[in-house]
Amino acid sequence: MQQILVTGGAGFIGSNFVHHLVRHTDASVTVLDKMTYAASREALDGLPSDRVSLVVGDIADPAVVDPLVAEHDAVVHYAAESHNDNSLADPSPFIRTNLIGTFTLLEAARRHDVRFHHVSTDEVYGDLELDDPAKFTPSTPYNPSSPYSASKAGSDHLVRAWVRSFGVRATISNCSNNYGPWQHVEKFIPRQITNLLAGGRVKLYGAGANVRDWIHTEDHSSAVLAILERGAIGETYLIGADGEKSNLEVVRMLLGLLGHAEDDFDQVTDRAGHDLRYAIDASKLRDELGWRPQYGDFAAGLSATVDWYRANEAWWRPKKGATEAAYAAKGQ
Ligand code: NAD
Ligand code: TDX
Repeated sequence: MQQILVTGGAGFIGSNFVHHLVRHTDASVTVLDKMTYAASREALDGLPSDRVSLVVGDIADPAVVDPLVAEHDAVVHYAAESHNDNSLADPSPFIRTNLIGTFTLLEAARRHDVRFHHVSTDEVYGDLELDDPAKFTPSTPYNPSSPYSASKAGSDHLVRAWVRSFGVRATISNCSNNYGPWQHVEKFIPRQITNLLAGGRVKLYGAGANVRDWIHTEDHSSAVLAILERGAIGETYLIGADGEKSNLEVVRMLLGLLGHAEDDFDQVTDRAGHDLRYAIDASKLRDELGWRPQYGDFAAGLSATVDWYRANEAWWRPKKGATEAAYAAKGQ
């Protein structure tokens, strides 16, 4: 695959994947990104201009999507509205981008017979009880809770239907919670780090018992590349690195890293419909594709992430005011 189109490649995870592709393949990459509030041109800085180009455009616009897809060997589809809390405030952009956008890309992939990889989330499976020994597997029934996760579940179903009905050469991955550099300050870990760096307080939803299965974004990228190169068409792969932690545990680790007492946080209004626990069984990816995570030490990864936000205040500071004002208006 020499020409790869990465949608959402100026976002948190997509931009990491573009760097990963440049380091680990000799492919040329086109990023298609609408440059919403969540995008960062800076996240693409330093990439070779003879191998990476940026097209600013909407994945839901067939006039943009069709000719671009036609020029590429593969599409890796990251573009999405990605934040649960925003989807509760206004679901409409989630329906347009995550459903109509994925539909528009699939139609182009079908027309031009282009390999398609769809990046999705473990949230499509709903949630697990805290004491449930089970983890999500590729055969767990879909049961999404929020407008965000329902729109991602719908997009997964579109991909599956386009494989079965039209023979589109597609794969799907459902990954657990990512952390690392360039994550928007609206999300849990960057929000707490930047609150503390800015002299504010940690904001925990409810009691913090909810569990997330954390994976470093670099491990997500290596898994997507393995699936793109070696995955079986029509298959779904779950991506996770056995990183289950309660939100309270993560908050205590962050408070420790930033020199605060472990109970130095505020409990704020809980998220409506808040999923209790996510946990991924990634054995299919490990056994069939030989993938292994390289960033398994969560404490070390979290510490490096704190250092990154400390060093990159000029990037996050301008986003902080509007983000916190929106949370404050909801009592969060
Ligand atoms: P993000 O919000 O940081 O980035 C999304 C990117 O998509 C942005 O650059 C944005 O400008 C772009 N975009 C949004 N609407 C667009 C449109 N209509 N046309 C073109 N570009 C558009 O999101 P992220 O956290 O990097 O997530 C990327 C993908 O990974 C999403 O599909 C998400 O569902 C999935 N995912 C995320 C996580 C996580 O923990 N963040 C976990 C599993 C899966
Ligand atoms: O201020 C906060 N306080 C808090 O306790 C925020 C922003 C979040 N939380 C909690 C809610 C969740 O239990 O932290 C947990 C993580 O929250 P988010 O960062 O919003 O992530 P989540 O809702 O789990 O979804 C993430 O993982 C799956 C990504 O945002 C999705 O794009 C991905 O699909």
